[in-house]
Amino acid sequence: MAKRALITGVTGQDGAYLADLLLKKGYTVYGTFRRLSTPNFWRLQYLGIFDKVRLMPADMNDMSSLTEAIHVANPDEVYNLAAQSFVAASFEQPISTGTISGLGVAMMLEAIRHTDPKIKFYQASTSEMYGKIGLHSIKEKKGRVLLNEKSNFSPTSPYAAAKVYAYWTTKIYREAYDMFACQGILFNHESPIRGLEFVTRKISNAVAKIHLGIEKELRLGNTKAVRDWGYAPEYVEAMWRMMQYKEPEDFVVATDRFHSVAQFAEAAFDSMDMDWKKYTKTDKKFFRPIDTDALRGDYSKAKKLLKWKPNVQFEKLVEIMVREDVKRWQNVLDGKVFPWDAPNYPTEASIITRSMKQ
Ligand code: NAP
Ligand code: F7E
Repeated sequence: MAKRALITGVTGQDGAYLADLLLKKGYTVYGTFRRLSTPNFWRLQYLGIFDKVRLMPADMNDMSSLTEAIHVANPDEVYNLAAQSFVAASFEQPISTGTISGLGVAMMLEAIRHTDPKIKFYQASTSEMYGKIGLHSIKEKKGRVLLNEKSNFSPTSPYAAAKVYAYWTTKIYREAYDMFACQGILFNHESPIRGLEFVTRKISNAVAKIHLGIEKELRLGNTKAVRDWGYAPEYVEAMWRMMQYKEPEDFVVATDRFHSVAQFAEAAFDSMDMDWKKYTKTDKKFFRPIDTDALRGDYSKAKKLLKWKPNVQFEKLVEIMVREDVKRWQNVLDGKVFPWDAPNYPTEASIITRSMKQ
């Protein structure tokens, strides 16, 4: 019988790629979305899986909806990807970030424990949990990678603090209730379906618009910040492998390479034969009250135990993202797309609600 998976946050970047991967592996895929005044299913449409994912409404603020989702989907595996995931916004909305990205995880674990503790659980943990430790590791050891599953955490944002709470809660449920609760400590991963507010997509989108004469400049914050950027479709494969591993464990997923935001911008403008310095300005608006200065991950545990390694490196990632955004904006200029909500909404009959157990 086909395995059943429930993905929270299926409308996000990772949720969409993971749904695609699991469908290809023959899973029946359930995905939760939250009620919004405007539909947000464009990523599922972009990947051509909009009509293949079984959509159900649920909110990380509302435990009853999470319990309902578990009852209805009756999953073998739950991938908890839903979060308020934008670090900058977590300074503006610290409380809701704490509820959605932290407490919501405890609600989901409780929902599973009370329904069927044999359901496997994946938590989307993050390199942001290392915070300040990242810079110290890179400076002190002259670039030698230290950020692995054993490194300490020193969160620098309400988002990271919420994720640290979720991290420990997941570990506690694993040990206290013998649940298969694993987590990936994923470093930044990007793609053409990354949210526009994150710096890589903000840059690729701006480069495309400037290249086509739609926009004139790009305003950025801390361009000295350093990140270990990977390619999202490869990272969701690592999530799945963790869930198939014989024991529930924690794994770092990264590329072991790092670049600054300035280097990302330079490479992106370069790919369109433009000089990034000519078009990029610094804007205080985009600096955070405190930032995670530098992150670089050691994925050797995932390589050894999960046989996972990244294949798309920085230069290729930049190229993929810029090329896709140029193509999209060229389509707009050619009159091929226009704003319209109707194609972006599932038919009401296809939305699964209360106790429509299948
Ligand atoms: P994303 O694109 O921002 O997607 C987040 C998802 O969470 C969306 O589907 C969003 O729904 C949903 N969500 C937000 N608030 C919710 C709520 N109150 N109730 C239910 N769903 C809610 O994030 P991503 O990049 O795919 O990341 C997936 C997960 O991995 C997140 O937990 C993130 O924190 C974590 N992570 C990401 C990275 C990375 O580099 N991408 C690295 C490490 C960890 P809407 O579409 O309605 O907004
Ligand atoms: O910022 C700097 C910014 O917003 C990266 C999330 O997926 O990865 C992501 O979090 C760096 C920061 O991602 C701008 O200050 C400069 O130092 O793209 P970002 P993030 O904060 O690293 C982690 C692993 C997650 O878990 C999160 O969910 O870039 N930066 N100028 C800027 N950042 C933005 N967004 N916009 C700027 O204009």
